Amino acid sequence: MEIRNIAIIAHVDHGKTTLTDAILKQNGMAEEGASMDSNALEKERGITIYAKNTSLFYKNTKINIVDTPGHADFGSEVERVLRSIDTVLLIVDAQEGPMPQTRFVLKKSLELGLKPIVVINKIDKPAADPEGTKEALHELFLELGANDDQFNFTTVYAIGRQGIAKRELKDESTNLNPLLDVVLEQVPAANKSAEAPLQAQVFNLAYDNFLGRMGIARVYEGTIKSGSNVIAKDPTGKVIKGKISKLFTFEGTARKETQEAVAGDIVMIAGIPEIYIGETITDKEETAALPAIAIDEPTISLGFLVNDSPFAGREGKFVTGRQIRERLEKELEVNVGLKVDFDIDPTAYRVFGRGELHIGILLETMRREGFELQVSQPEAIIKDVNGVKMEPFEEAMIDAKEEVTGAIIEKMGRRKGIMKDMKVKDGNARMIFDIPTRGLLGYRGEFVIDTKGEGILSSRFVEFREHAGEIRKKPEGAMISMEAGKALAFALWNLQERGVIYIEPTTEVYQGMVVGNTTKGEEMFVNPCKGKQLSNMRSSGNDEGIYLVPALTVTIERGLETMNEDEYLEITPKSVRLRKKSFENKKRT
Ligand SMILES: Nc1nc2c(ncn2[C@@H]2O[C@H](COP(=O)(O)OP(=O)(O)OP(=O)(O)O)[C@@H](O)[C@H]2O)c(=O)[nH]1
Ligand SMILES: [Mg+2]
Repeated sequence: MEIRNIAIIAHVDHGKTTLTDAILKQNGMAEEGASMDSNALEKERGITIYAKNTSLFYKNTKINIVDTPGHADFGSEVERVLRSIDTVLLIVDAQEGPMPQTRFVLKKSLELGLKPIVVINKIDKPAADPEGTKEALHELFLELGANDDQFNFTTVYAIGRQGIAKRELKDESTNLNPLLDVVLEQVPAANKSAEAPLQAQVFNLAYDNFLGRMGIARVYEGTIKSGSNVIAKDPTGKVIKGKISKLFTFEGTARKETQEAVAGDIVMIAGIPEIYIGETITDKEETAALPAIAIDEPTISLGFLVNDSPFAGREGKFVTGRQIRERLEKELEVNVGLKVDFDIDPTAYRVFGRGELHIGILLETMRREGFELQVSQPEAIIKDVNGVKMEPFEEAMIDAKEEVTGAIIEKMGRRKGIMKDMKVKDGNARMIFDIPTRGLLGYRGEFVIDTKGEGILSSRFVEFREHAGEIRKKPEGAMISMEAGKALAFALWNLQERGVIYIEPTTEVYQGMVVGNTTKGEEMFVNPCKGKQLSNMRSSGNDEGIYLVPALTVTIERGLETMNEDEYLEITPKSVRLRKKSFENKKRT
């Protein structure tokens, strides 16, 4: 059977997974309600965290699809996936148009010589502008140096959510077949000689509690067989021998065990515990290793520590340094882009990652498994390259109302952001900045306030550049509890005039816990447990007068984003709390 291999790529939320799910459902590969976003956290957040493989059969052809994550923190995973497929479906929201991650994934695809099929999606949105989006894409292709063939891309219009695609806007359509027909027309068949010596390359990793680490690989030549002895060769020539204990292909939302797979197909291999990205799997010593697959460097780091807050050990099942270490070691098996230094610091493990979401997902997963720990403020990684101090830089794209651009430009400037471009249309501005990761850390909270929640800020790592010099940031204000006990509505009601409250009434607090932010950005010692004085009863009316603004609860990501250097974020299966590292020191200053 013929095989075609494609990846679905886009900016976050442009509809990749919805479209993939609809394709599977229409072709009888998935039940109603089943989704490629199968992980619990993915379902809850409605985002894709891990790239996933699937396949379907259409007109006697097997189409392998990789659904990729759109969030910038996972960009390097997309880059790896691009090495294993032959064509990309570039999905673009017809209302938003091309966004930063559209640009990034398109650039990578063009550089690899791939010819994208463009899918202008969500054309049902009220403000959808399919024609304008297509024009903007043509500009983007030009700007990114597309060759003639790439520039003359085929466009398909879609409403992924309704499972509809069409070649021309005026066409009638009730299904996604027009899109799949374009795939059959444009994507070259992946099949090659099934008799040649085996050559497969690992482009992703997976983990299974019973089978251990597994490699996801594309078979380029020959036939891969379950139970066979193979060699895994890395691009430097290092060789490991192993035996394939189990072999899977992907069908619908599940993996399917198989005895063999031929050139062109995508498989998952168990049985080689040291298997790693970029390795070539072969059955003959003399078969050449395929070119390396780059793995991006981490950009931020933070400390993972044993929790030592006054509430330590109350809510977690796994709380010791050894347990946290073992969990991190297990994570390193599959979490590409994550690094851990267990020895740098006697009190903490230093964890290096690709961004706050990357680290946030790990912490969220750990707390769900019963872990309890505390982490320090994330910092951008500063490197020394031949005596030059270097730091990560990001490209930030901001959409906001024209009248708030002044405030944004000023704040980005203070954080060493340099504006590269600004376009204004109908009172809406789109600005693009280059900014050190260090400058951007902690800015998102302020941005929400400055744009009254109406702005969109998305950023992605570009490269390490020369250090931009000192950045002075105003620390985040804090209401620090000076009492231990249960928070009372009356006290919070009084405090909410001074800032934003992080906790609900009846939350248990301790001395040194940060229970809110302050409007003016200062530090304030407060008593969130203070009840109403009896003598005040009559003069200040009764409890009916208390109206509490809903608390802005501390989530892991918001905490990582806004925490100060002298704070820890305490994470347990039940709670996320912000606290001062040392209450005693605080009190003295
Ligand atoms: N109006 C409209 N909304 C859509 C359409 N397709 C998807 N959506 C919505 O867009 C949101 C994001 O959809 P997803 O499919 O999760 O987007 P994604 O590109 O996979 O997102 P990430 O994987 O997180 O990058 C969901 O709320 C969908 O319901 C569409 O055709 N029209
Ligand atoms: Mg998705």
